[in-house]
Amino acid sequence: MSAYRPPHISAHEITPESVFLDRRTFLAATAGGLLAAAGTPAFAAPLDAAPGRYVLDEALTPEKDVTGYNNFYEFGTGKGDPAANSGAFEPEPWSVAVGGLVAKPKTFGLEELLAFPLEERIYRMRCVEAWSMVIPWIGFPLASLLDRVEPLGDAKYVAFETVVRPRQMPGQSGFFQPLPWPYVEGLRLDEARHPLTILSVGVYGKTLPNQNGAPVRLVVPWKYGFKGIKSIVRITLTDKEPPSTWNVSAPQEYGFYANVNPEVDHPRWSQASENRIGEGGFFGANRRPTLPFNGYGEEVAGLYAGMDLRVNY
Ligand SMILES: Nc1nc2c(c(=O)[nH]1)N[C@H]1C(S)=C(S)[C@@H](COP(=O)(O)O)O[C@H]1N2
Ligand SMILES: [Mo]
Repeated sequence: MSAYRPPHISAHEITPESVFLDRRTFLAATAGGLLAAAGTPAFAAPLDAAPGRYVLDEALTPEKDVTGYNNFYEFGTGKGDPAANSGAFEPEPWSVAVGGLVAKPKTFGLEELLAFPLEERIYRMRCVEAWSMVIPWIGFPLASLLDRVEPLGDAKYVAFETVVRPRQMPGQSGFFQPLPWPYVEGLRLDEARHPLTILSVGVYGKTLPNQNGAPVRLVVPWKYGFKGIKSIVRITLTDKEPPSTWNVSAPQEYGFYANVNPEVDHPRWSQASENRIGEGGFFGANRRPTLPFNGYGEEVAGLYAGMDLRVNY
């Protein structure tokens, strides 16, 4: 695997996997390691201000599945393609240009992103294809980054864009182009500012492997996985609903909101249940019911008060 790692962090400085397997432990040491790698002090205390909030009473999906069973069409459409085909991708140096309707547009270098206070967040991820995982991300609230650029009063949405690098991303250069590039996504500003919404820079105690969206990707745990745009190079505040790649490609199948909703079936399959990867066959006994808002309804349902989510799917 070609996990990017800041040049002066060596493998032995990474928090042992056993720490991650204790899902009630906050990984101060891990994120501290990343911060140290970025030249800032490591945290001595647990990172999360509200211990217990971002853990789950569900087994973590094995790391080999989190980093081996992926959707990242820039590297191919097969689940193993992103891991197999992303070895030449260079996630460093990297920068993310943040602009649009903001008072202080700014381009953040990777070191600046790693210098935000990092937290571990163990989140469910539910792909629209009806499989799911439980993933220990490392990252920071998107709101922290948005605060730094000071969104203007007329900013209502946030648009995101993935890098375009046909020479390093075989899915962008082959004869068959599965999607229009760049991959783009968007959130309403209040969704983007919600405390559950993070920019992730690591998973399982390591910086993000290329196949998971190195060096920085979005994670919005109450939405279908395709909202979690990878390898972000641009973030733009706007007053109009931004395009979303899957919505543009197949609007009758994928909405802009894409909130996980067991009551709204995909036109070609049911969304009522899901297969938890690593726990057995797709059609086996291990399917579990899909939860409204992927189990995060208590925190996020209020964002959609008055909206008909069967229409605004
Ligand atoms: N740029 C880009 N981002 C993307 C995708 C993609 O093809 N390209 N796939 C999406 C889909 S469909 C899912 S389910 C998640 C998968 O994230 P993971 O491979 O880290 O589990 O990434 C999302 N982000
Ligand atoms: Mo997905």
